[in-house]
Amino acid sequence: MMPPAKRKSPAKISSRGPADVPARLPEGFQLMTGALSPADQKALLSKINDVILSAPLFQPRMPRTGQPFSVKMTNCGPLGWVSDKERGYRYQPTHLETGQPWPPIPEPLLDLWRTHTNCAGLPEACLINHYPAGAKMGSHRDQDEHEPRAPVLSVSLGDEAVFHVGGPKRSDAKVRVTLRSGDVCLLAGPSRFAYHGIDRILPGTSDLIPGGGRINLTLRRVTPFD
Ligand code: MD3
Ligand code: FE
Repeated sequence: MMPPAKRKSPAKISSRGPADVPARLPEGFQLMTGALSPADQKALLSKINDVILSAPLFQPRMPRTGQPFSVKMTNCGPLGWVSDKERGYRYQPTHLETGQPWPPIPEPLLDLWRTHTNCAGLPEACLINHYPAGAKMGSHRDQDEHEPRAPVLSVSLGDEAVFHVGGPKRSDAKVRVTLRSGDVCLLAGPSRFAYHGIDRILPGTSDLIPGGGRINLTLRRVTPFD
């Protein structure tokens, strides 16, 4: 007679991809590598450069300490994410420095949202992050949006970045993924509330942006649909 199988079953993992994709990516995290062709990337970058001409990149500062971020930012859409020493993280309808309304979200980005999400509403904010070589973004959760049913859609342009994503607790195990120019990333479901950040930029890995660096665009719904 066989003894009862004595085995320690490994912890259940939420997602398992092909062998070259790390396991334990959070549920709802979807990476679409090469979603944008080189021509699409050039066309989108040109629209983002137009946005930056009317809404210049600014250096956000940490609440309370006033420590500057190494990433520069601007926005397009009816709302934009800003941060300063005095008033901290928030969305507002105008540029932090010029006081002008943010420019509209370029149509190709709205098309990406319609294609890749089944969200009931359109995004209200497109945060534009600009990473020079050496810039990084510490591990954080995005929690300034008031519509938790909406996903976040991210587009990477320019130099490659080492991205990490974990779970709902800072101490949860992290998976590292390289984000390349033209990659689109959907953060839906539980992954929407996972800790994540950018460890480093890999200089010289793309010639899309003259002078190098990386631009990441994140489309977000901020206010409730109904
Ligand atoms: C995972 N941006 O703007 S994009 C941010 O590359 C931000 O600039 C990074 O984190 C960047 O807040 C990462 C991919 C991304 C965006 C939002 C997420 C991953 C996310 C929200 C929840 C979980
Ligand atoms: Fe984030």
